[in-house]
Amino acid sequence: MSKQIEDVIEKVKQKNPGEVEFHQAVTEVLHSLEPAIEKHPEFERYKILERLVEPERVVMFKVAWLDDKQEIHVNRGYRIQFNSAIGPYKGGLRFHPSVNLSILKFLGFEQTFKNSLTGLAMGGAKGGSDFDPKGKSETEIMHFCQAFMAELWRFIGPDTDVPAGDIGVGGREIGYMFGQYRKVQNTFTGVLTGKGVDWGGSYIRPEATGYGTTYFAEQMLKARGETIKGKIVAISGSGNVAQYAVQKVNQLGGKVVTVSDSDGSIYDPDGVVGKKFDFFLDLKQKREGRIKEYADEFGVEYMPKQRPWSIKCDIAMPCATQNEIDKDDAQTLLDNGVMAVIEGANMPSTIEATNIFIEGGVSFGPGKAANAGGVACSGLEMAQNSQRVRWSPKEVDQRLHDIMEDIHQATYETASKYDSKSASSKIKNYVIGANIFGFEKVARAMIAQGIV
Ligand code: NDP
Ligand code: 2IT
Repeated sequence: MSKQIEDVIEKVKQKNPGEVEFHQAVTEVLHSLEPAIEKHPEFERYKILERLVEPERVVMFKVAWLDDKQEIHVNRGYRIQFNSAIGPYKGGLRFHPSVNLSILKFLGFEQTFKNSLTGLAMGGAKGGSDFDPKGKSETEIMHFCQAFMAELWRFIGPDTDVPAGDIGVGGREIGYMFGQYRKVQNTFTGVLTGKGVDWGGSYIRPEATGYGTTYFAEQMLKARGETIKGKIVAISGSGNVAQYAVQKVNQLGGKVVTVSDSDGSIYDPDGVVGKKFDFFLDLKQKREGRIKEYADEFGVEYMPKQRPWSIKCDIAMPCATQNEIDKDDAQTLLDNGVMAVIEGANMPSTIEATNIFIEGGVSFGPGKAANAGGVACSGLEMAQNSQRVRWSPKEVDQRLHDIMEDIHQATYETASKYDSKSASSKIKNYVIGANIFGFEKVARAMIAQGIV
């Protein structure tokens, strides 16, 4: 590995002690950029890597709120405005007790390249809070969202920074935050995406990440002469991304045999389909139920505290959270004959797991390419808001499909260009393809705009 790249990674570790997820994301991306850095000496001259790994702005703030028993709670809020070279800051908000600076910096860093891949004008950002929405009442959620936005509003705006959802933040939370923003700013504007369709939201945004990930999977398989039809698919998670990935895989004729939550996984060899899919959606969207209830209802196997990766499958789609596939899980999937792994979540595979897949000849779709459909549809929502128009579900879905096809094409071609193994194989190294393609555009924009 080049000395320049190793030096930058070492400096990131020294300057950001203990931020292990951030170190992981920087290491994974920078290692794969080596051929692009070699080809473009100007990137070193302009210190592009050093400048890219430093967020442009980090905001941390106190969120104090009252629960239903009038007890006071104090959480921490964050917004990491990572890079705005190609557009206003854009990225989700995560509410989960595990949220810290390291996790949000890894997510903001990744988002910069992901947003570049979409072909839309969006910079990279991420934010959120260590607030735990589980077990909270409707009013507690509303009060928390209002308290969070009472601080965040001064740092965001439709041409500055446009947050959206992520783990623990869906349409309901976006609604409460939007209401608070509108009140304090006295302006109705497209400052958040994932809004309801009656008040500025886009059709297909709830579906977009899961659908987009499946469209990307479809493209990857097509490139090697395969289809999703008839394939056994293991999916993890049961939130927004997982739900619509299951739906789209079903529509394309695949069979989804697992879904999970943080308590465990279910294994349904006949597929999460038909009435069982309706039950699953109702359980997770309306009743805040646990996935175990699916096993109880349909008499299928429940695997408490286990991830689904021990189940034999053709395709694995991790759609829950970071580092949910470690090297042992990857080896198990490989031994069981997995042919493709497509990341609906952000960085669900550890670096060791990713290497096992790539070296094992598995088609591996990294999150920043595969799950870019969510933020791409957010970009389409911003475009509709700016024009004060609303496109039909069919039109948005077609645009989403086209964007995922374009991302696949770009990452496929970039891998063939920069990676000698990819050039001679049908199975491309999409990690190299996605990182280099996303990076080069941001790097060129940073050079063009001077030292800022
Ligand atoms: P949701 O909150 O809707 O669902 C998250 C799911 O993952 C739940 O089933 C949850 O289980 C499970 N999960 C979360 N944290 C953990 C954990 N630490 N261990 C085990 N299971 C966990 O979030 P999304 O579906 O929106 O997000 C899922 C992933 O997709 C994340 O990595 C996110 O960053 C990424 N993503 C999301 C996009 C979006 O548009 N929403 C866009 C692109 C990527 P439980 O309910 O038990 O906590
Ligand atoms: O990780 C992601 O891309 C998201 N959570 C969606 C971000 C967005 O702005 O729609």
